[in-house]
Amino acid sequence: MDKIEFKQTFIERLAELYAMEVSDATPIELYQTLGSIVSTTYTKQWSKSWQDYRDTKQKQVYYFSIEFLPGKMLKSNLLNMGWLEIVEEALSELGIKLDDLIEIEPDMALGNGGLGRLASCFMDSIASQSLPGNGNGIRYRYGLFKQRFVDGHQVELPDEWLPKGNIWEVRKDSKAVDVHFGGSVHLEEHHGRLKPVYHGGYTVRAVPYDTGMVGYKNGTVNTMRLWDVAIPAEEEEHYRSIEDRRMVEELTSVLYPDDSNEAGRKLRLSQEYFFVSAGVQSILRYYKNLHLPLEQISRYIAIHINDTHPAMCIAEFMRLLVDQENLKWEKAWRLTLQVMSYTNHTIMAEALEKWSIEMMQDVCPRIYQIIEEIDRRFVEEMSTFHNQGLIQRTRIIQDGQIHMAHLAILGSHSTNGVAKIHSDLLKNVILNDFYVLYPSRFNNKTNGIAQRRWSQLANPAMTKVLNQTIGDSWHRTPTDLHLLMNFTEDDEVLEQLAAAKLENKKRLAAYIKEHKGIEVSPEAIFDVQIKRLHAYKRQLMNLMHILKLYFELKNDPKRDIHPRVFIFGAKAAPSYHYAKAIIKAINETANLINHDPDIQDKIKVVFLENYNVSLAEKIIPAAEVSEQISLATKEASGTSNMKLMLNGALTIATLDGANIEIREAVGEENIVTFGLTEKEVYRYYQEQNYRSLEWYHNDPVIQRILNAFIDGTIPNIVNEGKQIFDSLIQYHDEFFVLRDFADYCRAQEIINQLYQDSRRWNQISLINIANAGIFSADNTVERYAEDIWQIRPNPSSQLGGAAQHD
Ligand code: H53
Repeated sequence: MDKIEFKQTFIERLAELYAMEVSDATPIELYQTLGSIVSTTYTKQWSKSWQDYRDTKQKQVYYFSIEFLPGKMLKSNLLNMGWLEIVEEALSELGIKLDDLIEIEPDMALGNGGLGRLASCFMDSIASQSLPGNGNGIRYRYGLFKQRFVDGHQVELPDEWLPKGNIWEVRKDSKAVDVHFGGSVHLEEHHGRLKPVYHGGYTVRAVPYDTGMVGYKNGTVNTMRLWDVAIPAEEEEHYRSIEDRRMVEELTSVLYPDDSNEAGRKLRLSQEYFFVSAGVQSILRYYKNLHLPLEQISRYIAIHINDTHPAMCIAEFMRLLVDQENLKWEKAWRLTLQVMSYTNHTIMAEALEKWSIEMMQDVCPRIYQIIEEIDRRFVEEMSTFHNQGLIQRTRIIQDGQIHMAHLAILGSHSTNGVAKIHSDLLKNVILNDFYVLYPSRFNNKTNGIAQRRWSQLANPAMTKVLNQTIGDSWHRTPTDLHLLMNFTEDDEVLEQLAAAKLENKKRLAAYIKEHKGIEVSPEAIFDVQIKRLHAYKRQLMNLMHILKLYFELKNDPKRDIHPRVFIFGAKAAPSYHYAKAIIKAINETANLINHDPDIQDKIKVVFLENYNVSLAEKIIPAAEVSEQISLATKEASGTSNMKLMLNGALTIATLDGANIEIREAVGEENIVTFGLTEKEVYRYYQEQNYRSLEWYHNDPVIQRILNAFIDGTIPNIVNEGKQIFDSLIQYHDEFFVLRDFADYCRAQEIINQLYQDSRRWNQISLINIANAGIFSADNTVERYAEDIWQIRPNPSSQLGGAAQHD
């Protein structure tokens, strides 16, 4: 479509939808009009993609995830359709700013953080690589809460995103399936086989809402299917009371706001079974319509379990094969192993799901029976194994609890971690018992990011410089960013990149001014820590370093430091009081420092509210320092580290998660690392000889800083300050903040020094961009496709499956 054609279509569509002319229409009407043109256009390709998959019987993967975090989709759809520039210009000729329309779209926030965002980055890349793949999840009516600060405290407001209208989804009543909950089940003999007989319980209807996942300029449109709940018409009489109806509606009402922490609640387990059962049933129905033998299902279908939340896929698949399709257990089990694969995203004990037997019996009794049988057969099969202690430790059911990670590993052919160090820890430490039993199941797939969203969409200024310098092959082949390495000594390019960064910093400065009323200088270093608030991520250490600089400047206002703006974005789980105490402490410190005339604007602290995908798109292009400071071993991978690197920020990092691979990619001189290593952390665990109190007593700097939390230096944090102080002293500083602090300050001083040499700084920035290509999710999903899912690009996609240049 060219510009003239688009303008014509736009005017016509606006008239059709609203009987209006451009000059009369509100931004919402204009947004709806544009969205309607976009979606009706890709719908043709959408049908073609799934018809292709069906007609040529291509193997497809289904990515089951309890969270998806796509953010806004208008601009990325335009980009992927190859329309962005034309539409922007055409609208502007009609007197409409595309950015104003983009503002209208609600940020689709059906996820908490890294896990959900990764799922959405994968959806983009799977489609962009012409791979036959679908998402399967829950259509929450309320996404992740909106965060506001009131007197520096986090307050949570509901995220009502649907009333504003979601133009991308298509409800498909004809594809609904029923999901049964509760009651009891007993087995009865039927023609020589045991068959389950259900008593009581209740049935709900799962109704899918499909959203097109548009691939990058390749004609592929895949499906993200999110399930909503409804009461089946024929079951109406069972749901007479308001209570009963509410119970059903609650199923897809809210996303649990905990990241890497399991609530262990019945509703959560019900949500898990709901989207698992709906998804697996609809896959099997699709497969049966292909009229292929059931025994061959693993040649056509792969199911991926994203973290343990969808691990019941294994038992549900067994249920359908055995109870419904009358397959023998052994055969069904073999197929299940071939179909299923699992990604582990954390080693943190509190995130590894366990459910009590009673609760699972209560929610899905037949699934419990099947898990019990899987467990029984595992123990039986392993009865001659020499190490029976190991078998007891790897069982699914232990001490009245069902270990979902054990189910996921024992019931699938592949378990992967999300960065090299994380996968190694799984093999050698956390899941070592399983690795001993099934070494070939374990593998690594380092995370990746939706490259185009985090560069072309979020950072047009940088994109322009890159296109002018190295052409645009990197849009499709992100490792071509490496061509930039030819320009490390090219002053013009270095300066152009620096100018792009400055432009982005000015934009962010304006946003900060508008939303926080804080004046920040675009000449200052923009230092960014954006991620969920969690003790292991150590936002507290960042705050302590800020306090250190503050006290130094108070003592010696002439102290030579380059002005720095410390920018935070982070939500805390509503019940995570410690994380909320840290938010309050950062906000109060910000208030203190930002208003202290002695500081002369040398440091500013800005905590932006409601960190989400859209805000990330504003912050990341302006960032110069990327704070990746988790305690080594605790951050499985991290993905903001990759996004910030791609945008030319220098990483200050512990040797944790993907930071290690970032260091390998850019070289030691282009990243600043510090802190305990994995080995050192484990040595402390073994020898149990970390005494945080000693680090407090022996280091006057630490003392001064920690005292500030309890002596009134930081105002209005009587309770929070004490809680923080106690966590470090009385409760022994679980994440070694005091141990790593001095080394962190040393690293920060290196950054301060490096920034004085702007040429060197610009080189580092360029080298980071140039080496970010390997962290593209395009690359990551290709590895999943080849090694785990065994799926191939659709041969009849417009690219013929092969990577081509624009
Ligand atoms: O998953 C990210 C990792 C990150 C890890 C995160 C994560 C969640 O967001 C939620 C639950 C969970 O178990 C792990 O913390 O390190 O980058 C994607 O893999």
